[in-house]
Amino acid sequence: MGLHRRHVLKGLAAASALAAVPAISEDKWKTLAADVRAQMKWAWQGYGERCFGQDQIKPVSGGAQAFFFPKGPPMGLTIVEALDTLYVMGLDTEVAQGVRWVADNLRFDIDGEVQVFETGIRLVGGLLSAWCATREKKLLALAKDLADRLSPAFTKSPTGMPYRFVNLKTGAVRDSQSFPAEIGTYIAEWGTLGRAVGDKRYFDMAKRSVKALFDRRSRIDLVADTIDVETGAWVSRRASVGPPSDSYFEYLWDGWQLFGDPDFKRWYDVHAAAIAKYQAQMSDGNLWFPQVDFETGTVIDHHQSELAAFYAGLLGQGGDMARGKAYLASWAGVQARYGVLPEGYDTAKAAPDRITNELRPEFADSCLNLFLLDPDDRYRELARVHFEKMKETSRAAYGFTIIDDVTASPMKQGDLCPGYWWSEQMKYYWLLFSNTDRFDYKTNYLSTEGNILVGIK
Ligand code: DMJ
Repeated sequence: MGLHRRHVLKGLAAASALAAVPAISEDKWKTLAADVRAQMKWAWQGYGERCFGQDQIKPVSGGAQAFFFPKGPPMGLTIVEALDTLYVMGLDTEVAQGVRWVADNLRFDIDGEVQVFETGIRLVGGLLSAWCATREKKLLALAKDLADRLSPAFTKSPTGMPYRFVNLKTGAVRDSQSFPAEIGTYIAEWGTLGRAVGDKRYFDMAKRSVKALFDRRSRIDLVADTIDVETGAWVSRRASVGPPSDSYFEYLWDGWQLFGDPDFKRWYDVHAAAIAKYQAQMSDGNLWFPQVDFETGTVIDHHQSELAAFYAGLLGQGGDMARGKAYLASWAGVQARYGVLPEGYDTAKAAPDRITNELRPEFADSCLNLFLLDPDDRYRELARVHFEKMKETSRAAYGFTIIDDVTASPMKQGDLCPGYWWSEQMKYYWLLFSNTDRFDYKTNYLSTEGNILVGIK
């Protein structure tokens, strides 16, 4: 065993100790859950009054911001993202209002191009989880129509790895330089859709893309973060567990968890071992994953994106609870220091290198995933702080907003509630605190966008 590896393992034992929390009664968690639900209901009212049907609300000014088409039409992104969260919270009037809007207004025969990855995880996934919750056939039909319109991105590519953009009406594609997350984050939605409509071609299309990427890994089993999907040639050397690679790793595990496909498990294990060997590093008692050269393992930089915090939960799911807990503890330390996590953190300097917070869910995501494996109140407590701090700093006139500077006192608010807020952290808090009977805590699956594709009751 090399010196570096010994050092990491020794450090792990110390770092994995998440701070113990005083016992909190189940009633107190339920009270907290009721608050989460009340905040969701209030934010939904704000969105309904100011810009129902628009993609995203600007909660400070009360305006709206498009996500897909700057000149319209709006796609009701917030509604699609929110539906299964509203459902598990028992906000049934709001669910009915949202489903009605979708059935009456959402159409995809639009002469405009969309980013395949974002459209897949947010809209196809959101429609599928809303269908799982309500069994409204129209939702499944819309998910299928949209996935079909995205499919030229895959079928026109010589390697099977999708182009980044596709025109929903014409099927024209563009942008051959893409990233692991945008190539490998389809199996959950495409596989679920294929199961629902009885057509395995969706699963096969998503799997082919992942295999094409995995097959191009380096001799030390890492992938770089940019590749040409036409030629299959790498155009970067930088390996990262953060964006733009992050959810590629997540969906390797998920392909196994959801569909029992052993190839996905093997692919996950190969990468997880290489990441543990070449990227895991202890610094001041904390576990971090610096970017490295994908062929040599040499460290390139010590930037840690907040989005990489999801990796704590994934490590746990993949069977490495020690590293999962240790990595969550590293981020918990940053949360304790700044209150709200900065978008980026330089682990060598132990200081933020990006001072915004785009109302991110990844830390709460890992709290939930680890809690589902090990129902310990420590994870709930970390998520409670995340929620309370969000309420304290992000609440605005018409909802919750991004922060422009988490190091300022008071923090400086921006003016946007991203679509994922409705699908992710509000759901994660609720599931963590409520013990709701609308969710199966034993058998479940949440996508990278927090869409519940298995386990809605
Ligand atoms: C979400 O859209 C998804 O979680 C995605 O995988 C990456 N990050 C954003 C939220 O930060």
